[in-house]
Parts: sequence; structure tokens; C-alpha cells
Amino acid sequence: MSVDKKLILVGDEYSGKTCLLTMFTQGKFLEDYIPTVCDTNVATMELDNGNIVKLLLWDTSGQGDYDLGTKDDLRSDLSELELLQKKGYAPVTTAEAEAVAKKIKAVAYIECSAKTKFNVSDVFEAAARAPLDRKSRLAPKVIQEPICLR
Ligand SMILES: Nc1nc2c(ncn2[C@@H]2O[C@H](COP(=O)(O)OP(=O)(O)OP(=O)(O)O)[C@@H](O)[C@H]2O)c(=O)[nH]1
Ligand SMILES: [Mg+2]
Repeated sequence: MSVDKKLILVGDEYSGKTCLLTMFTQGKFLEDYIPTVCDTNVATMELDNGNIVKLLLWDTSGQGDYDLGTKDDLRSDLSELELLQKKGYAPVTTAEAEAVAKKIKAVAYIECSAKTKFNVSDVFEAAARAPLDRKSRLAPKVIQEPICLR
């Protein structure tokens, strides 16, 4: 079976959407920040059940209404943690992240890092497998520890 899915990346500006996409599609990590206006890409995945999924990937410009990030590697970055502490912040805890995933009825919650490539393909595989019918969604599945706030 072959299906097309449109996948739209949303999240805070500077949260790492473009880097996640670029690591997945090109295997490259972009150090420099270039704000996105809108960008599209296509990736084809073959799942282990033999299904072919064509992902139409839409990268969007950042919106300020999201509190979770994608830069898992920063959880153990001492200078980042120090910076957060100075501002009175701390990384999101597992419980907080799980609660949000449950609240929004997320199909999956996956911590990832474009920089280290950690779980990058898992994110897109989960999206490729996600049922299109909202009613048939499963309970949120936690694959890894929580994401760091930037
Ligand atoms: N440490 C670390 N830095 C990252 C990671 N992903 C992205 N960055 C950095 O964060 C900055 C912003 O990344 P982008 O992917 O451009 O962010 P974006 O969410 O697409 O931003 P907008 O297009 O403005 O919405 C860049 O300087 C990246 O190098 C990551 O996994 N770890
Ligand atoms: Mg971007």
C-alpha cells in the first residue's frame, strides 16, 4: 500500500524545526540560524509492514505559543543549564512532558536532537505510522526522556 501524508512542523522560533528536517532529509546539521518563512520537501519511507509512505514535509516559521523544544542534547549541556538557571528556568521534566502529550492526545512523544541525530528518524517514522483518523489514535507513547526548554 502507498499513502501520501502532509506533515507540518510547528513550534517556537529557534526551536530546531528546520535542523530536524534537514538532518532527516540530508543528514546535515545546520549550525547557523536562518529563520524560515515557509519551505517544502518530500521524503519517502518504507515501513516494516511493507507500506510506502510519501511524506510531504512543510517547514513553517516559528510561532511563540509552544513551550517544548527539540534539543535533547542541551539537557546535559552545563552552560545551557547554567543559563536557564540564571533566568529562573529548568528543563522540562518527564512528568510535565507526559502531561502535555496526554492533554493534546498526542500519538507519540519523542525526545530528539538534530545535533546528535538522536531519535531523528523515529520522529518521522512515528509521523508516517500515525493514523489519520483521530478517533483511532492510541494513548501517548513515551519513547524517551523529556525535551529541554531553550
Ligand atoms: N544544541 C542544539 N542546537 C540545535 C539543535 N537543533 C537546532 N539547533 C540550533 O538552533 C538554532 C535554530 O535552529 P532552526 O532549526 O533554524 O530553528 P527553527 O525552529 O527552524 O527556527 P524558525 O525557522 O525561526 O522557526 C540553530 O542555530 C541550530 O544550529 C539541536 O538538536 N541541538
Ligand atoms: Mg526554521
